[in-house]
Amino acid sequence: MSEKPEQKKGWFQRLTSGLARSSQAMTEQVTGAFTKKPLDQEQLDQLEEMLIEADLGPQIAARITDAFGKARFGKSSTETEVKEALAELVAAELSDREGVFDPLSGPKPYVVLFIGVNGSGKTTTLGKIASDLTLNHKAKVLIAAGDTFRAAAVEQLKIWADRAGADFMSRPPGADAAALAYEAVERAKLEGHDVVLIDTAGRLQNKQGLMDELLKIIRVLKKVDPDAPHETLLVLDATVGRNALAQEKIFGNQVGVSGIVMTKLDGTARGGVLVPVARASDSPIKLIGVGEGVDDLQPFDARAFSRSLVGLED
Ligand SMILES: Nc1nc2c(ncn2[C@@H]2O[C@H](COP(=O)(O)OP(=O)(O)OP(=O)(O)O)[C@@H](O)[C@H]2O)c(=O)[nH]1
Ligand SMILES: [Mg+2]
Repeated sequence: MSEKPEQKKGWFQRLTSGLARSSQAMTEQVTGAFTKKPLDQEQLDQLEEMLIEADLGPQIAARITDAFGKARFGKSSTETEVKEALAELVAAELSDREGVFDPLSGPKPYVVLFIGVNGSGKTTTLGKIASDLTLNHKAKVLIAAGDTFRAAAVEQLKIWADRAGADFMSRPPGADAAALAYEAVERAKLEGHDVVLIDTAGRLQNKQGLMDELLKIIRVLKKVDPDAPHETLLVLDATVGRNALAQEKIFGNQVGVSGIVMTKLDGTARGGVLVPVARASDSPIKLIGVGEGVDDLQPFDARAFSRSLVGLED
């Protein structure tokens, strides 16, 4: 998901409008409570509460509030100064949590597996990535509809594949997803695809059933290519709030994750949840979703995210 410089402005604006609900919630409080008065303990307590409200979690909220108090206690501040200081502290929490998703500089075919609970945004994220790769990078992409659980899932993915001009493989409902994944990588080797994108089901009979299926897909992929999947992207929905932390833990421990995509940041006032998820996870945040459109998937940039979250301009 590389960005050309001339696209940067539009990109930052999309991020800002995507995070508008979160930043509004934060900014209203900041403006009302703190500005132009010397900072006192009561205001610091309010700041801490506001950060918890935004789903940054109690530990991070306390750490940011402490640092903010040390830097600014007893001083009066303008709104921008407050926001700048906050953005820097949020960015510091995220500084080593940025990861790059770059499927075109790795081995070919580069195999990407999308995992996550149902409705988190796997299929949509896969579709957005496919479009970016084919349309902006002229890559040859093969999509495998590994969600063989629902017929509608295959149709939804086919629409994305057609839009992207990507090759597409599916199986009838109930078929073995691991076998499909295997065939997809074999085909990509034969036909010279740059990238294979494998969708998976978000819901099976039960949670263990889902984990077992994902592990089987990975096991079978390794038979065609011991290094595959080169990327296992865990897709997390920001609107579920702190449940995202539990999901990260389960998928991270049971399946293994190489990068996180946090979607629907535009659909919540609590986009701050990205911060504790990023800190708790062993794998970095690679991409974020700020809308349903094809251009609404962005590389994760800690500084830009932090500035947008507190309502600052680029
Ligand atoms: N607003 C918003 N909606 C999103 C975003 N990403 C995905 N969605 C929407 O979320 C809904 C679910 O997305 P899917 O991609 O179908 O989710 P999934 O993980 O494939 O779901 P299952 O196949 O049921 O497991 C769809 O209506 C998407 O358009 C985002 O970044 N912002
Ligand atoms: Mg899906």
